[in-house]
Amino acid sequence: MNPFQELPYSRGDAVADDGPLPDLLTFADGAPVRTADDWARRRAEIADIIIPLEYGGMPPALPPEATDVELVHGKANASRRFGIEGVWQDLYYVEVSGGEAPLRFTLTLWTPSGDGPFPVVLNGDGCWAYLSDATASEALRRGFAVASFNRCEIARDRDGTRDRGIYAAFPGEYGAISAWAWAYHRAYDALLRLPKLDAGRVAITGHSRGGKTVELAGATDTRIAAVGDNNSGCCGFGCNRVRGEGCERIADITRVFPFWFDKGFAAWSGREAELPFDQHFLAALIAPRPLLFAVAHGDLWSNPVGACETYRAVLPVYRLLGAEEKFGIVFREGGHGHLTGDWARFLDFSSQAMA
Ligand code: GTR
Repeated sequence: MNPFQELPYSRGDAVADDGPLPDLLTFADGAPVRTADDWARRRAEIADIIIPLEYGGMPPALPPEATDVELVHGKANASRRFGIEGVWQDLYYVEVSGGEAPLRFTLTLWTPSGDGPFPVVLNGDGCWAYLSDATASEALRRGFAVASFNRCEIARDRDGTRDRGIYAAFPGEYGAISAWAWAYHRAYDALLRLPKLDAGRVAITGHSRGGKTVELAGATDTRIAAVGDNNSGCCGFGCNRVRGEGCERIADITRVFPFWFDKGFAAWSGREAELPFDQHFLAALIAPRPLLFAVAHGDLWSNPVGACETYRAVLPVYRLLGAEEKFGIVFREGGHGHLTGDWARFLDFSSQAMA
């Protein structure tokens, strides 16, 4: 039994149900998916359906050598800040070459005491204030290094303006969520170059739009060892077809944030039943690697009922791959937020699941 498997809602709790989800374990031509080899082919099929239609594709894949790191300030003593002996802070510029314009973002790294190699928790929500010192301490105390960047340095979270950041360097039709997910890949490339880190144990976590982002980042880069999706809701873990009371729909999200998605995605507004995919397609791309959905009962906008349905639809894939224990879903009371307790649970889950 998976201790991280809480499923408090059933499909009957939904206030709207647009019918069956496209089956993950059936190929588009109707053939069944029976083995791990079959799944590898089905996985590619699924990625080709959801990623272009919803997120507008991805920016170009780059080899790790395209990303360089420059130490801006090294070894600042952070022991007092976190109340933990031997913690150091290093500040880096991450520079991505190969584009039409220079592209750079800042990465902060805190390492615990010791020689490592340390597992890493990587978070790109630096535009927000959720990664408090108390939160980082939870990670450092568990022996994780903490790496933090601001995804909005790569693509602004403001409007559809595409004249700077990644859109100037690598022009394309992809939406901001894809750009942010790509930034996680470049941050991973940067971590590869830094001493004392365990490249095989890099866990990523993000909240809300940042949760949608980490799911897509994990779905499109198998080097990422674990994904913590916190309160992602619509276009993250929320099921489009199975909707709980007061949840966000495609029509809502594409009206306010059209630039997060493919230009054509808004056309599915009110047509959820016809979508050739649902959000279980995205989560399934992460299997068999560890994935945790963290849901808040009071965050109705993020569709807790639909999160359970997405979970139920993806679980058979983890089972097929013999990794049921690596797929979790947890609930807490309260509303929208990436709280210290949410991080602590993801750190416990991922240290166990990445072991
Ligand atoms: C909301 C948006 C949600 C979620 C949230 C957030 O306004 O409708 O899908 O992304 O923002 O990122 O906090």
